[in-house]
Amino acid sequence: MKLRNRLGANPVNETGHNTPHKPNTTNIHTHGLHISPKGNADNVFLEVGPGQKQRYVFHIDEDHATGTFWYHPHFHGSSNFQVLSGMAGMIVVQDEYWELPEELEKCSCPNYCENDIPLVIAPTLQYSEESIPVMFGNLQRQIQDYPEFRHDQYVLSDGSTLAEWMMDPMNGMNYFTVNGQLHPNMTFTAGTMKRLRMVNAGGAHALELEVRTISGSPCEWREIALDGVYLKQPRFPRANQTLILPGGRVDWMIKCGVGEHQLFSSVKPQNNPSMAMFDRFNGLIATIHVEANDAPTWDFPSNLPQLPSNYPDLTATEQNVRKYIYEFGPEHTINRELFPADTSTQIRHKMRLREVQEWHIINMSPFLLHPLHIHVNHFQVISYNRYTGPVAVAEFDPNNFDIVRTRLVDQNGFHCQFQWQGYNPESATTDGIDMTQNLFYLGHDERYNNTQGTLGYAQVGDYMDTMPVPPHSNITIRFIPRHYRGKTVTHCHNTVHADTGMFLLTRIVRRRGSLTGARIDSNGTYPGTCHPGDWYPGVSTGDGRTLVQTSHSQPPIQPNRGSTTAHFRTWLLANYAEVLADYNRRPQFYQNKYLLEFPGRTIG
Ligand SMILES: [Cu+2]
Repeated sequence: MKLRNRLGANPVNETGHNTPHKPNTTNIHTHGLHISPKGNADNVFLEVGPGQKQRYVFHIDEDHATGTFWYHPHFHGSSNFQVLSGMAGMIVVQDEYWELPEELEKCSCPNYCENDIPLVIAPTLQYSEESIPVMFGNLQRQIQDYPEFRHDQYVLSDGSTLAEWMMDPMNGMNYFTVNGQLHPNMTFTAGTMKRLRMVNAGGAHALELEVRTISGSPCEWREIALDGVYLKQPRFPRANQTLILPGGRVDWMIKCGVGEHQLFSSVKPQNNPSMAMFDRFNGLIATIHVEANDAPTWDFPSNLPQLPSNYPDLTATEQNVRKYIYEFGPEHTINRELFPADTSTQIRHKMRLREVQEWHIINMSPFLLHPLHIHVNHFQVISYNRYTGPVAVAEFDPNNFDIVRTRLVDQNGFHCQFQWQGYNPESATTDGIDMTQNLFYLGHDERYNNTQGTLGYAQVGDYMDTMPVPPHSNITIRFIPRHYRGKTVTHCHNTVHADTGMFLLTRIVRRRGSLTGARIDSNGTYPGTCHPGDWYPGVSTGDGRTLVQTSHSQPPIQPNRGSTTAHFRTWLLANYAEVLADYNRRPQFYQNKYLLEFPGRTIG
């Protein structure tokens, strides 16, 4: 594949590392493909500047999974601009038709391509939510757009600014496109099975998919593959909807009765306990028109094709696992820091080929879900565990909700001696702050195991490459690095978070390679820990030592300044009448804002 960058020169007044920059520099990431992360393959460190060319060679092994993948730019600093501007496409690794059950073969390429439908579902810049004009304005500033075109200055013929026009819900600026088209129509014949290959080619919004029947008899659908990997059997999801996070893919088999139907992304409150504050798209994706026909109808297959040997069942593996803690932290950090600019300190974990990795993925945020993406190797979801780790308590400016400072406390509200890179010792406070609002999302282990599940949970046993990590979750995954060595990236697939530092580098070494040299701690602090003596799962350094916490000097204690949500609550209660009036005036503005719930007083 040849990449030719025909964009103009980058702006001259550039910001730098971990900020949006070099908007016209690009490269290609083959999301989900199990190929080399080095050289001119899936190498996200290549930098293809304006006017430059890059030749890519993607070698697909014979035992590669067949399924739905995609490609998009991945230059650290410009990927958010570029992905959200529509630079994305689908990659299909085609099935061998004789390996498919007949029911699936008849709706799959190579023999029945007319029933095999690729849907690249991509956002436009999402204007109609409250944050969106701000985001659009920031983008314009970052790419140094001409001042007279800025959203708050450009005046339309009716006298309103571009920003005001974008804010008006009547102008319908909040939508996803499908293969570049707005709300396209698909025409099916009744009873004919179709295969929909769907990718969420966005960076910030979840798709929560279902089919709505407007008239006629309903559709039946099943998930058959996640992130390019077949499930064991076709299944209807536990939460009755299909979740596709930015970067994720899902394949459906679907057949419909005569009538009019809609492929719809529908935000439902029962999914709030796992989706939390992640942005979720609510709206039409495509319409489905179904005509009568005497064509043969058929059912879902009872089993799906066997997975290649890259995807063994690791749920029962007990021995020889290499443990690692992967922690989403405050203000776009992973394992206590932003992605380091200094390449000599970037490698945080080393893995050997063919050795089982067991990672505990944890999220310290009290309200934000992050989508975890690991390059090169898919991983298997093993369990949902109790979250006992630190809580990242942010204090917001009650006037504009900007974060003033974030510090880590334990679940009883006691200050953590082990803090994070952006910690300011002046923000230390007395212990014992009220934690009720900060522990709102705890309990994923119980909810996962004891309920029908909510949409933000992956399913134990599934292989995937992009997984929801809800606030205060603790999820075990396992995988085996196969075939390819080299530096690989793992990151949050919220593209804003990724560009601003939510990025972590690992290295895959040969079968008997050395594991030394990876910097697991951040300035003496290990992920997952709060107090000296906290249990840290025996992560081996590879040189015979097992990491154990010892001690850490305690930062000075300062007077209590209160927590975020306490501030927010005070502000809300003081301004309750005003907020309620505003809510009644424009309820859709509040649709996805779940923080506005306090005992006895509920808004939205
Ligand atoms: Cu994130």
